[in-house]
Amino acid sequence: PVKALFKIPRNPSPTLRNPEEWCRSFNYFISQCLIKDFEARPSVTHLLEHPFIKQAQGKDVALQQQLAALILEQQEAGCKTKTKHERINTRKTLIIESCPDDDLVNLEFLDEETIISHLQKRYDELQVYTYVGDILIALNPFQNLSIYSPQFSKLYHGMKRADNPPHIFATADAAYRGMVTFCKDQCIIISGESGAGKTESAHLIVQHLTFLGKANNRTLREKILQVNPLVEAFGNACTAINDNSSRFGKYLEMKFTPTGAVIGAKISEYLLEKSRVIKQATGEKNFHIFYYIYAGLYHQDKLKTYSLPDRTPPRSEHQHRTVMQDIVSSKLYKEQFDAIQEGFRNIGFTEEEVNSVYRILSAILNTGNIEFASITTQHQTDKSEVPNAEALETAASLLSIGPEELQEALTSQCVVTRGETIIRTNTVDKAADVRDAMSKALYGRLFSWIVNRINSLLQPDMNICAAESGMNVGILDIFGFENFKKNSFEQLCINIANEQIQFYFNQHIFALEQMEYQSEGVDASLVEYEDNRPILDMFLQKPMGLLSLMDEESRFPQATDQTLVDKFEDNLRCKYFWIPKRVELCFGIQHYAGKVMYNVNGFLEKNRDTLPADIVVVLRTSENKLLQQLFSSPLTKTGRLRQLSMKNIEMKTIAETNRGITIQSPQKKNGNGNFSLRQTVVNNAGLFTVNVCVQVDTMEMMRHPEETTSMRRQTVASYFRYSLMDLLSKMVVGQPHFVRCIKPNDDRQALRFCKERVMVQLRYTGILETVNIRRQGYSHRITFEEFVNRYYYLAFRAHQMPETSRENAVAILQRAKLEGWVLGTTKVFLRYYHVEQLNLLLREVIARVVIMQAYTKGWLG
Ligand code: AD9
Ligand code: MG
Repeated sequence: PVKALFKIPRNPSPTLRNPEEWCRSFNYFISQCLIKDFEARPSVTHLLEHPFIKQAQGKDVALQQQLAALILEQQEAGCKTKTKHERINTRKTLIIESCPDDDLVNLEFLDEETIISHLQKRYDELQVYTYVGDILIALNPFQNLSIYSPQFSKLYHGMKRADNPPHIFATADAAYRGMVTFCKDQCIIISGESGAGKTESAHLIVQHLTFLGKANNRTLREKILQVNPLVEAFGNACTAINDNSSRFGKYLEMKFTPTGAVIGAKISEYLLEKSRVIKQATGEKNFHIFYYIYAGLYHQDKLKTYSLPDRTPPRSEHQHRTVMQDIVSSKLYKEQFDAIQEGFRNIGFTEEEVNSVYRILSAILNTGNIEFASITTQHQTDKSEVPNAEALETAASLLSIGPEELQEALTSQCVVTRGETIIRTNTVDKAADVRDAMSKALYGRLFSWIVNRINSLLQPDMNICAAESGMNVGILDIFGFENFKKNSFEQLCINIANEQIQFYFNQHIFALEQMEYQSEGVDASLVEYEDNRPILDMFLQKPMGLLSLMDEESRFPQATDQTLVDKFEDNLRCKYFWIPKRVELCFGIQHYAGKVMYNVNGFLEKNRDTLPADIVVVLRTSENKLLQQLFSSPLTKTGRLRQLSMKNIEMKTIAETNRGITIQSPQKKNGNGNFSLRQTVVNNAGLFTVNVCVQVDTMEMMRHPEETTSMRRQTVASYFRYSLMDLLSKMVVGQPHFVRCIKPNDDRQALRFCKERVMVQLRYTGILETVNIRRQGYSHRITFEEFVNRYYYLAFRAHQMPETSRENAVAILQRAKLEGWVLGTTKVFLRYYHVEQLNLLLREVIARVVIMQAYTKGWLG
C-alpha cells in the first residue's frame, strides 16, 4: 500500500522545470536526498542545504524539514521496531499503565464533589497529574517524586497522550511535537497561586525539552539547564508562602531548528520586585543571591576582598535586615553559591564580569549601612551628613566612584531652574530615600544586565540556522497570585498580572471557541464561565482605570497616599472595588482568585520610583566597566532599538487603546524616531483592538523610568502595563498549552489534601467549566484549506494535489476513521484528541516511506 501511495522515481530528471510542483511530491524529495545526491549518510545540515529544499517555496518547506528530521531520527534510532521494544520494556519496569481516570473529561458524573474526590484519590496514590482534555492539572506533591529521570523523558517521547499516565513531560512533548509538525511557535502557560509549583513545573519542562532537542550538543544543553537556577538566584526569595518564591515574571523561549534541534534560549523578565532589596516583610528574606555570596565568599575566605564584614554583628538595622550574619555557616547556601559560580562559568560569563557582579552586590549590602544624621547650621536646618564615613567609603570603593561625590549625590540635589543651577540639600529622610533608590536601581539594572548577557550568550548560532527559520517553545512562569496579611503595591502588580493570565486562559478556552461555533453555524451547547474582563478593565482602562488614576496622582508633588485613596473612592465605581470602613489607607479588590485588602502606604512613592539624576551622573563616572554600562542610557536605548531594527517586521510593537492592547508590526522608522505601523493585529484572538502608532522613545523610557527627566516621567505602573503587553504579544503568537498548578494545602506538607483549599482553586480557575467545554466542545478549528494541505497524504497520493475543498476534508476524516467531528461553513471542528490522532497517522505514513527508502539504500539493513 505504501508503494502505491508513493511512487518512487528511479531516474529523476536532473533539471526541474517546476520546483514548486516537484516539492509537493514527497517521494521525489526522498529519492533525491537518499538515493541520488548523498553518497554517505547526510546530516541535518546537509539535508537542509540540499538544493531542492532550498528551492522549495511555501508551506511544503515545513514538510520537507520534518522529513529531514525524520530521516535522521530513523538513522539514529536504528529502526523503528527496536525503539518500540525499548519503550515497552521501559514501561513495564517503570510505570503503572494509564487509565481512563487520567482525564476528568471521562468522568461519568460531573460535579464539584466528584472532581474533588477523584483528584484526592489520585493524590493519595501520588498521581499528582490529571488531564482535563489537553490541559494539565498539576497538584504540588511537596515531596520529591522519582518520575522525572531521563528514563521518563524517554517514556513520554513521541507517545500518544493516552499511552502513559498524565505527566508534565507529556505537555512538553505535545508542545515540541506541535512545533516540529506544524512549524509553529508554541507557548506553555503555567498558572497557579504562589507556592503551587509553577517554577518547578517550568524546570521540568525545560528538562524534557532539552532532552527532546537532540542530545548531541551537550554543552548547550547544560547551559540551558543552568539558566533557570542562575536567574532564580537573583530573582527568587523566601516569602511567607514559599521558600523559593519567584519575585519576577519569566518567559523563557527555547529556540529550535525546524527539525527540532535545540539551538539557543532567550529569557524575558518582567517586573522584578526591586523593593525587596531594601526592605522585607516580617519573616521574609532578601533575594537568594545575597545569602549565597555571603556564605560562598566566606568559605573562600574572600569576604574581605569584597569588603563584607566577617563576624562583627550588624551595625545598623538596615544591614541586619539585608543579610543575616549567621548565614555564613549554612552549607546549603555555600553549595548554591558553588552552583551559581559554575553556572556563570558554563554559560560563558567572564571572570571579570562575575567579579563585577559580586562587587555590585557587595556594594548594595554596604550601601545599606550608610546612615544619615541631620546637621543644623546657622542658615540651614534640613541638611544631612553621613556619620559613619567608613560605610560610605566602602560602598564608594566597591562602586569605583569617589566617596565625596557619592556623599554629595546622596545628601543634596542639583536643580536647574531657568538656566540657573541650584543645589538643594536633602533632609535625613530624603537622603535615606535616595540611598534606597540607588540600591534598588543597582539591583534592578544588574538583574536586567545578567538576563541580557545570558541571552546574548545563548543566542542561536546564525550559521546553524537563520533566525527567521527557527522556532521556539515559550514557557511562562510568573509570580503567582498572592494574598498576605498585609498587601502592598507589589502584590497589586503581581495580582493584576495573574488576572491578565486568567483572562488569556478564559479567552482561549471559552470565549474564542464559542464565538466560532456561532459564526460557523456549529450547533454546540455553550458553557458559562466567569469572565474577569470587568476587573481587568477596572485596572487597565484609560483614563479612569486604577493604574491611570494612580499615575495621575503620582504626578502631583503634593499628593499623599490619602489623596490617592480618595481619588480611587471618587472614581472607581465598580462592584469589584471597595473602601473598608474604619480601616485607614486601605482598599479591597475582589480578584478572580479571591478578596484582597491592599494597604496604600507608600504606593505613590513606589509608583514614582524616582532615581535622582545626581546618582545616575555619579555612577556613570565609575571605573567599573559594568557599572558604567548599567547607567549609560545609550546602552539601554540601543538594546531596545537594536531589537526593533533587527527583527523589524517580526518584532511586535505594542500600543494601548482605552480598552485593551494592540499589537502591531512596525514597518519602518520615520524621520522623527517613531515607527509607523502597519494596521494589522497580530492574532485574531479578539483580545486586541487596532490602534495608534508607537514612539520608540516612549518604549525606551518605560524600560528605565528614572531617566525621563526631560520628558513626561514614566511610572512603575506604566512600565508594568507595557510589560504585560509585551508579554502578551509574545504569548499570542504561539499555540498555547496550559498547565494549572494547584496547591493541596497551605502547610507545604506532602500527602495532605485539603479539600476546601483545592475546591477554591478549582472554582476560581474554572476547572468544572473547563471539563464541560472539553467534553462537549471542539477545541481545534481548522480551515478546509489548511486541513487538506496538512493531511492530504492520509487519503491521497502525493502527486495528486487535491483541491482544498470541504469534500476532500471529509474524505480525509473518513479515511482516518475519526468520529465526533463536525463541519462548519469554512472549518473542520475537531475534538481535542483528534489532532493527536491525525498527527500520529501522518507521522506513521511518512515514517513508513522513509524507512522503506532507507532500506533500499541499505542504511538500516
Ligand atoms: V511562586 O508564585 O513563584 O511564589 P510557584 O512557582 O508556583 O510559587 P514553586 O514551583 O516554587 O511554586 O513550588 C513551591 C515548592 O513546592 C517548591 O519549592 C517545592 O518544594 C515544591 N514543589 C513544587 N512542585 C514540585 C514537584 N513537582 N515535585 C516536588 C515540588 N516538589
Ligand atoms: Mg515561582
